[in-house]
Amino acid sequence: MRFDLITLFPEMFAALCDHGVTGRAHQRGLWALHTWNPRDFTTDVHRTVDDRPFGGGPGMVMMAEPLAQAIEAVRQARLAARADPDAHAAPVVLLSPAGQTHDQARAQVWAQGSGAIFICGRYEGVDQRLIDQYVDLEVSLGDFVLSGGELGAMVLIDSVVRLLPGVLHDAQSAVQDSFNPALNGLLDSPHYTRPEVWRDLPVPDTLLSGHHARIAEWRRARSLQLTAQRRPDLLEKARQAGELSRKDLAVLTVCQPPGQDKPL
Ligand code: 9D3
Repeated sequence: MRFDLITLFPEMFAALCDHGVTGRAHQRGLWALHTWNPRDFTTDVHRTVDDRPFGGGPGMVMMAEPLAQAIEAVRQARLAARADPDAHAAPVVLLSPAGQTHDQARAQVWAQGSGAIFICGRYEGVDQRLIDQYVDLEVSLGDFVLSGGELGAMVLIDSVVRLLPGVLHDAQSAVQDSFNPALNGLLDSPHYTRPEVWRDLPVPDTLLSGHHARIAEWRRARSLQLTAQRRPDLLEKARQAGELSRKDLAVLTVCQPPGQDKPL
């Protein structure tokens, strides 16, 4: 999988390539990242990439031409590297607060592809004509304001790369994640590790019992309970999708109603 990032701040992507799970996978060649600075595709002596908005208003707008030249260069490079299957050119994706909100279902779709060309905006935005001509898809992280698209691209790439075959040490931990179908989109149950007693606080008995079936049952109950309390929307989605067993529903009837953050 190959990601091409068009960005004024290429150094930011070291966070992804040099650290943790994504860093190790990058080192092992499971995915690649290339950065392209729009400044390198300018023709004026000041290497200008932004200008004032027509019609007035605050801030600056990223100019279309340096971005277009960068995209064309990326397409040539991806072609030369045979980074995509012939028929499916990588999508051009603009990180934008006006985009579709990223989620786990989208991450799983992306993990089946061959990567993407990301445009990371800065300033107030990107000239709309560039978007109309080149952008296939706009993606947002959610309803809050960032300073630019770089962190958005990194979050998206992180969420995709950790799903690639062979990236996670324990293949099970991706499967058991919150929002993964294996948990039916429920929140994960709490975790404990050594020591068995920490500051007079014991680990729940069941987890020390060695009874795998009882442990699984305990975890499922805690998962249902936590989701009911914190994310009733996720619980409702799981119920609608028919992903809750009769036993699940029985467990939930003894839970407190949502909003009352009390244990069973
Ligand atoms: C005052 C109008 N602002 C729109 C809310 C302008 C504006 C703010 C921030 C335009 C661009 C940006 C930079 N943000 C991103 O590039 C961005 C983003 C975000 O701000 N929130 C959530 N997801 C994303 S993905 C890219």
